[in-house]
Amino acid sequence: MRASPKNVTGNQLSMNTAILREVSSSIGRCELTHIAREPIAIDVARAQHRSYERLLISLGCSVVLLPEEPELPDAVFVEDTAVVLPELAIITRPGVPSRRPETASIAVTLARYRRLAQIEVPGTIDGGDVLVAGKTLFIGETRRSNSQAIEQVTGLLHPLGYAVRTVPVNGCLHLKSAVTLCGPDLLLVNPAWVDPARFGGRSIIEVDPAESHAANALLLNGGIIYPAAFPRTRKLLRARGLNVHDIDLSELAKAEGAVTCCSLIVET
Ligand code: CIR
Repeated sequence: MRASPKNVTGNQLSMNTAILREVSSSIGRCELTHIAREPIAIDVARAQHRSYERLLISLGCSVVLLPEEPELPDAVFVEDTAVVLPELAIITRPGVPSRRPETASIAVTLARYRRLAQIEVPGTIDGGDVLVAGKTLFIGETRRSNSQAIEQVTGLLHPLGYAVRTVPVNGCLHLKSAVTLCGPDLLLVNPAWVDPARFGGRSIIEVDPAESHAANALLLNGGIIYPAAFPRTRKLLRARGLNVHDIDLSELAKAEGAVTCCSLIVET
């Protein structure tokens, strides 16, 4: 655990905990679905990941950095291993077999903060398919997340007052490749991959059409962590008055990852 900021009286500040995992040396063998394989410069990927960690700390997160999993190429993308809510954490069963062993160490870590539930066979779901908007969970219907898992999530969360809505996704890996939260009721959406009408009642910002991967932002403490790779959409976000913190994760993008994928945020 990295040192947590203290206030002037030396007391611990109340903050979010961000769970991260170091980039695996085997990341070059990652799963890829919608993009072509390119060489990944591991040193650059690790340096970018450290910048991401520093940015989270500067925004008030206490970071728990797990060691790399050398034999699990995609293990840096911890978002897919769990859905963390105030009441409990659901450990996922990732959609591709190569990623299933990633959940064991995440469960041990999350057990410090939350009661745990587990998605069981034959359910499969990736955390990247789950968008939590208050007491509503939008879950993407993708190759990674099936109806059995969605039923299990619904069964776990209905008694806690959550509504679960499924959302068709076309052309990208996860729901959160196509839509993320930029504010409590504000969504950043790529309408080519997901129908904005599915999120009724919420305000929408559409990505610039030239930047198809630009819909993934990480909302944190009222600002958003956002990839430097999408200047046109960033301009739209700033024009809406959003506090945008740039990050360059271009090497991890070659593994089909983005800004939400690299952390699990636990409100503590
Ligand atoms: C995969 O295909 O599973 C990884 N290469 C990328 C996962 C990115 N995770 C995410 O969008 N939540």
